[in-house]
Amino acid sequence: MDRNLPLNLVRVTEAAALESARYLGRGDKNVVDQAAVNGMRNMFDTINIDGTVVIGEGELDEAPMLYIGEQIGKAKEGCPEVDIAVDPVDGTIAVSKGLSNSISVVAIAPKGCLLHAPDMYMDKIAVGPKARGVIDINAPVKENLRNVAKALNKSVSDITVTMLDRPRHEKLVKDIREAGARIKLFRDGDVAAAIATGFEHSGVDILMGIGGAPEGVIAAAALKCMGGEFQGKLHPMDDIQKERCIKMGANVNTVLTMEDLAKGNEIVFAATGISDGELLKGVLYYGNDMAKTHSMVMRAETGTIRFIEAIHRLDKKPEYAK
Ligand code: VTB
Ligand code: MG
Ligand code: MG
Repeated sequence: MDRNLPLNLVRVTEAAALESARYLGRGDKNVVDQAAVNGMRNMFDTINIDGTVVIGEGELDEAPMLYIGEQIGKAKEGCPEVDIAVDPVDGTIAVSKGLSNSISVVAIAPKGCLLHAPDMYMDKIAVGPKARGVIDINAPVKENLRNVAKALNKSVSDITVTMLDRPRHEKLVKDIREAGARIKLFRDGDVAAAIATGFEHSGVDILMGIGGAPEGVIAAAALKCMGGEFQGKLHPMDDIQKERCIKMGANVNTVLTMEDLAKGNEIVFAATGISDGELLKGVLYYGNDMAKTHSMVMRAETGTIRFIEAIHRLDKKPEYAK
């Protein structure tokens, strides 16, 4: 994989963020998403990859762009055949309401290396590098907390678990409290929260709970770059979803490991903040057609993590980048 691909990829998430952040707090989540998709899609066509969307905006009939199976990139001879996972806006409702923590994300891996996860829920557990190898999504909460605490050389009472603030996590919250650990809830965006576990001083040690399965694949790709660990189990809500799981060779008990979700080491990941979050600041627009973005880009092969703060002269952007 070209080592400059990550630097190119950040243009893609920047474009999505620059377009969609315009609609912060305007109350329309579809407009937010559409703007991000347009920005992302146009920028992809300037990058020399032979890409297929494996995690995207849905099937062709429901999504005109960045749909699953769509070929994207400016393929030229010798350029890599890759799988692409996108979430142009993780947190569309958050952006539409003017709430925090929404990001634009993309992960790329060689063809066949990213799981084609169905659009349903996934039960997740994620940790950073120091706790890699000690988590087990099937183990009781107490046991995971004890093992992670040991790996981090902390006591359980110093461990902070982060999760989406949802009624479905009532039992999980109870178990964590009983075990004596701390909890930090967030409203939206569990990709950013999973990434936070990969940074030692982020204030969160473990992500737990149920969020979107596509976001699970993207989070696994990010944690692969960071040397952390992610495990997931698909969480179908009805018989139709159960059927979809079985069709793809999984059931509710199948544990999806890092290797099932994001295989190998040739993975690249990029994210740009849309609305302000703890991981990345949101887009700042200022006078005379200027904007500032905050992004991160990572490559599993070398483990380099780059934070990129960019100042954009919007009046000078070429047509494809508008
Ligand atoms: C999840 C999570 C996302 O929305 O999909 C969540 O993975 C939806 O959960 O990061 P609910 O159905 O309970 O709202 C996000 O938080 C944002 O898209
Ligand atoms: Mg989205
Ligand atoms: Mg999402």
